[in-house]
Amino acid sequence: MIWFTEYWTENVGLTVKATEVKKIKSKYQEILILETPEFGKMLVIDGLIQTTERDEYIYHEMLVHPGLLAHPNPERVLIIGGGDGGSVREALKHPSVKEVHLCEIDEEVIIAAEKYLPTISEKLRDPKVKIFIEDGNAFLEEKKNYYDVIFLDSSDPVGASEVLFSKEFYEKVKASLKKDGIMVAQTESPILQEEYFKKAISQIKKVFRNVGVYLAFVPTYPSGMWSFTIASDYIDVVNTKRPEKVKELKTKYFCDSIYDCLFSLPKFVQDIINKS
Ligand code: SPD
Repeated sequence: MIWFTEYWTENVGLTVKATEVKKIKSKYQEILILETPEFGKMLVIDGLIQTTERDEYIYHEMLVHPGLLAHPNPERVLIIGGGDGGSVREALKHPSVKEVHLCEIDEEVIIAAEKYLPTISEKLRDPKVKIFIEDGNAFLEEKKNYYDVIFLDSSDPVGASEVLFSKEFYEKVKASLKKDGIMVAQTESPILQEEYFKKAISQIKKVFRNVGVYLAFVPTYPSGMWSFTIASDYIDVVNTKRPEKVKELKTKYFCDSIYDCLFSLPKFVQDIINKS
């Protein structure tokens, strides 16, 4: 038994008891699978909690469904990062989706997820899914004007993931989207990672004409308050009317009432966005 702590800042962290620890050293990072009494199996990369069996649905549903519902007919989807498969699973809940490309730099994340997190990775081998073990930045060079929706299911902007939060990268994402395409990115915690949050929003605003920010409450992420940013040049993502199909989705967190007030934000978050 060990106690594992993710340090959220120099002064605060989240500590969980783990009864079993599997350690995988990949070419890129250290991957841990922790067996925890409270959150079930937990995927940790370089000391940062990526997902847990108990609360993963919150993040994955909230990353994926708003973007796919805002698009009138999403067929081609790209997920950058997200090797655990949770976002793939959610994307496949939309009947219009014909192909899901997953671009994950580290194959070991996929291997670990398939071995230890079967409920999250269960759809990775679906015939609609194609997996590319590649750097997202390089991958986007190969596919222009192709996707309806692109999801940035990245880790925090440190080390290899830092580039995924830059203006140059968002420009590449835009070039890989069709004219009416939509990007949705995880954009960190407005409370404990205000600088990361601000930077992401300000760079996204420079690249896309319509930008909306929304929140979800993910207990195992820093502060629990997590942000997502949805952006498009052509689609007015913030003012899209709720489609009937929201009710048909099998979800545990995302639902019609959340969709209706998706962009209602606490005042301090609005202030940060307006200043970004
Ligand atoms: N602080 C952790 C942020 C992680 C966001 N991505 C998680 C990937 C889960 N599919």
